[in-house]
Amino acid sequence: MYSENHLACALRAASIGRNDAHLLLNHQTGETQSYGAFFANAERMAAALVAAGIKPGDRIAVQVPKTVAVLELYVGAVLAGAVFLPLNTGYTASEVAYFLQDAGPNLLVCDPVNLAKLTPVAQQAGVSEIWTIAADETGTLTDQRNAQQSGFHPVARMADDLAAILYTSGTTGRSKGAMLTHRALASNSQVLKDYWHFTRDDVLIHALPIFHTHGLFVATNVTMMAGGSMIFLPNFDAETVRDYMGQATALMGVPTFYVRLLQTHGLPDAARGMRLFVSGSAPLLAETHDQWRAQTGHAILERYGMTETNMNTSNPYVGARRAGTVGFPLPGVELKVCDPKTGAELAQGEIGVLEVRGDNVFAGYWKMPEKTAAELRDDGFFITGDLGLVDDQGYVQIVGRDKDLIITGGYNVYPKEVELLIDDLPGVNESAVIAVPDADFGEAVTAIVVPQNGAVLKPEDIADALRENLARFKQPRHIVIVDELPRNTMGKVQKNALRETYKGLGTN
Ligand code: MLC
Ligand code: AMP
Repeated sequence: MYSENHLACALRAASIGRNDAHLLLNHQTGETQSYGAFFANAERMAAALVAAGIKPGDRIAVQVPKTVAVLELYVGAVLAGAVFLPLNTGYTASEVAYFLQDAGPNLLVCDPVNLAKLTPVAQQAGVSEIWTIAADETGTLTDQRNAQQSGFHPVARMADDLAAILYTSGTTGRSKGAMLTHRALASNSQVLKDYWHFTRDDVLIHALPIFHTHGLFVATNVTMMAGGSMIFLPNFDAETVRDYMGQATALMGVPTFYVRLLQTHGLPDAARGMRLFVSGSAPLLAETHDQWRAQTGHAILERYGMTETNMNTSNPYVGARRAGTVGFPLPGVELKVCDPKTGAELAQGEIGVLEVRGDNVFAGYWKMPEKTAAELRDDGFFITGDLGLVDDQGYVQIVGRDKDLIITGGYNVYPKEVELLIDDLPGVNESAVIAVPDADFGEAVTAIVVPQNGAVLKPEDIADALRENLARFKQPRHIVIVDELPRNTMGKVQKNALRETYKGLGTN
């Protein structure tokens, strides 16, 4: 039916002939939506995009609250041959400005409350069209959709065509747009569906944001490809998720979900009928894994992925799900551990940088050929920047990062971006941004700041100054003013020493 469009075909395959099958329960409205109704709306979205002049390959930037209409827009964009470009709702207007300038989208869809702020930003970036959608699903996006008929004939798209661009923060402070093809998205979700035994009987509690890989390309795509259904929540709330467990079979979440759920009452009873709990996007503490098993009897299945690669490894569905490991390379994914300096493959058991190759790997960074060449080898292996090893039973363990990255509640923050903004503030000589352990978010962004000679700096002034330019999750949870930063003999700031000194801040 959608056979000429690679990803749309994969998303629709399991529900062909099952139009009445239940795709989702919308928590906010209490309404359910069938596969037939969903795809009819996605077709209307595609027709609206084409009517607005969107051509194959055009980017559609989307910074909106999590709603069903946005899922329809995602599938509509795929059907129209466009490139879906979702943005974190936490980004400020100045952050959005960068993405619009870089990606050159033809359409921006935003929350009406941000319209006044984003209109000049979009105009400056040459974005010709702006539509809106609010949390209650009102806005010009749904008006545009409702003005169209269903029955849109999908635009032909091959496996190598782009389906999405997802921005991921970069070491230099400049975010990079990972170009994801129809093949990468379709093949990875297909593999996960089989590996995790998803079927049409599954009901997934969907509490993740849909502007990242985890919520969109893992949770949503896998459910649709299995022909299953979702309980679609606007955000994560531990009690709400617990309460839905009685009607569900599976949950996918970041470690913070599990940490918070463990603090709710009645978890063991609630979780009894569930089939599967998946964790990823950040390391799950062995302690959380053990507590979960003790309370619920379920072993959380931890997997490892990235924006650039979707999912790479997973603990087994059948067999031991080992705490502190991310399991085995998925079918179709080759993984090797390499010397960070020479790139030479290391022996089993040795620690090095993980490199992966397979259909899941992205096509490169948007308009950044040098970055692409530096991270994606000619032979197709992608250098992840994660440090790990393969143990004697073949399980992959991630032991650290060769990249200066902080992961807070499943969101990535590159210290450089925060340091550059702090260093620009009046009275600041220099700064170092590090992660300190945090019981809720795993890691907390922490800024160690050195004032200029004679300047008096207050942490709250620094916090205030960052508010306008930095998404909330990137803003430091802790700010410490010091006289100087520790340096090694080469003059390089010793972040390890800082991490050791301030490791207790997150537990205060
Ligand atoms: C919210 N805040 C955060 C934060 N999330 N701060 C740091 N890190 C985060 N992750 C801010 C809020 O704005 C608020 O600020 C304060 O922290 C407390 O908010 P909260 O109400 O406790 O947070 P909540 O809204 O409940 O969000 C927490 C969360 C959410 C964990 C539910 O962050 C989340 O859904 N994370 C999932 C991220 C994700 O999907 N990652 C996948 C990336 S894909 P204030 O000012 O009000 O105090 C990827 C690849 C892969 O990594 O392998 O999957
Ligand atoms: P992102 O750039 O948002 O896609 O984040 C990808 C990064 O998240 C990876 O490079 C890892 O560092 C980290 N990550 C994802 N899953 C896991 C996991 N299960 N354990 C440890 N780190 C993880």
